[in-house]
Amino acid sequence: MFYAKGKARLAKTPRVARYGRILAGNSTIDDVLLTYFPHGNSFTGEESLEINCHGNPLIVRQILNQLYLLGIEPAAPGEFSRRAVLNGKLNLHQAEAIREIIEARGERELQAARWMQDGHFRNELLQMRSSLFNLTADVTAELDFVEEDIEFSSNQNKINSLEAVLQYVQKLGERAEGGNLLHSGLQIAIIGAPNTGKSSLLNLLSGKEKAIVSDIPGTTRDYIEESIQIAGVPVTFVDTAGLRHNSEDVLEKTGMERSILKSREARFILVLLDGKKEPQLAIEESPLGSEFLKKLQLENKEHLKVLINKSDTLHADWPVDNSALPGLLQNLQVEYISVKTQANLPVLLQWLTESIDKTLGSESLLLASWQSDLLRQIEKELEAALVLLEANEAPEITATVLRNVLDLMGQITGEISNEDLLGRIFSRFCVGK
Ligand SMILES: Nc1nc2c(ncn2[C@@H]2O[C@H](COP(=O)(O)OP(=O)(O)OP(=O)(O)O)[C@@H](O)[C@H]2O)c(=O)[nH]1
Ligand SMILES: [Mg+2]
Repeated sequence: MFYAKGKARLAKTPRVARYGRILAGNSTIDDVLLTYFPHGNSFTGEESLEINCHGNPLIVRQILNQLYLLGIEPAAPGEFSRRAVLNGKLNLHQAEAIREIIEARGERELQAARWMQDGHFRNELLQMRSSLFNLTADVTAELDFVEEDIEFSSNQNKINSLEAVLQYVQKLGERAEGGNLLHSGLQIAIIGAPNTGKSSLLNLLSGKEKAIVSDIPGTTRDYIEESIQIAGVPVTFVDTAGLRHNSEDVLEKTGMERSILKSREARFILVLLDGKKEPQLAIEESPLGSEFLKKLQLENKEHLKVLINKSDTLHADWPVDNSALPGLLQNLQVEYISVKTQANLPVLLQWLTESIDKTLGSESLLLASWQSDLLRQIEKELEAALVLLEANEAPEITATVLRNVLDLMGQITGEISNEDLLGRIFSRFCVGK
């Protein structure tokens, strides 16, 4: 079925792309490049052949059909990576990192995935396992000398080294939270009274005419989302329906309710006030000076910024003293911006970048659910071992718990393979990986 120009059959020159034609009977399917990889020198470690054809799915389908006629079977999701792991070409962490590299949504996530791929996380785990191994060895050795009451290291030393491992594992949980955010992204809600310029700000930040802007109060009826990257992280800005009390319009009210719910979910909040208006009025109308304050649950927000918009036509009574502002505002730094002239936009972006960095921390870790699950089990077992050590329990019980932890750690580093775990890991991969 393959015809190489000038040669009747494929020469098995390793890793050299050979140009030729795939035929079905006498008719041509496509002009292709074939590359042969001998045993031990391919991604999976197995003898393999790569076909580069034109991208039309019809052509791909026809070539696949020819291959199926030869008895070749399609790969299951993740089968290539699974075989690579089983043949020792990749470890589990590298396989997982490949999936993360493919699925990364932002530059920071990509960076974190490469860090995993380079084996840094696995090295951390191996180090931790080795210190736990020493501890287990000490406890186990003491078993032989129970009668003599010999200790290889003091109980306090053992407690200290176990606590260090436990703290490391607990910290991993926090780092993984940062990693989750790298993938899922952050929500930033833009809230305020009608006509303060929320939709204008969304459009400016996203660089798109996404939301309708008009000087009619109540233009935005439902929330509108748009995602961009800030500091290498996907963030979603949520433009919301302007909040006002005196609306009789059922649809507008529903839009406001939905917007409030959405704002509650958001980690970051930008509150816009209309700087064109007299300060007291602008504050009273804003959600900060009204009954909406409670509903929005703004007190719990770690990242909240108040923006006095329309600084290009700022009312003469601004700026106001902080003590004139409602309680929540008094401790906040207020920024004057103009969406129209883009005045102070860099200040806003700087604040967003810094707050995002603070939220994520510098050691964000991408953990797959199998890794998180194992870490949770490890944490529990370590806590149990600590209780046993602190109570100076019989060493055989402590040794059993510690050996269990070592086993779990071996699974997470990939040194102990477990069929169920492999199935769970690779079923989440896409076909062809
Ligand atoms: N002068 C000036 N006008 C602005 C500025 N930002 C927005 N506007 C104008 O303010 C009006 C309201 O803007 P929108 O972005 O629609 O306001 P909104 O907060 O989304 O309003 P609702 O959807 O009704 O809640 C429009 O006429 C904008 O052109 C600004 O910085 N300066
Ligand atoms: Mg709007």
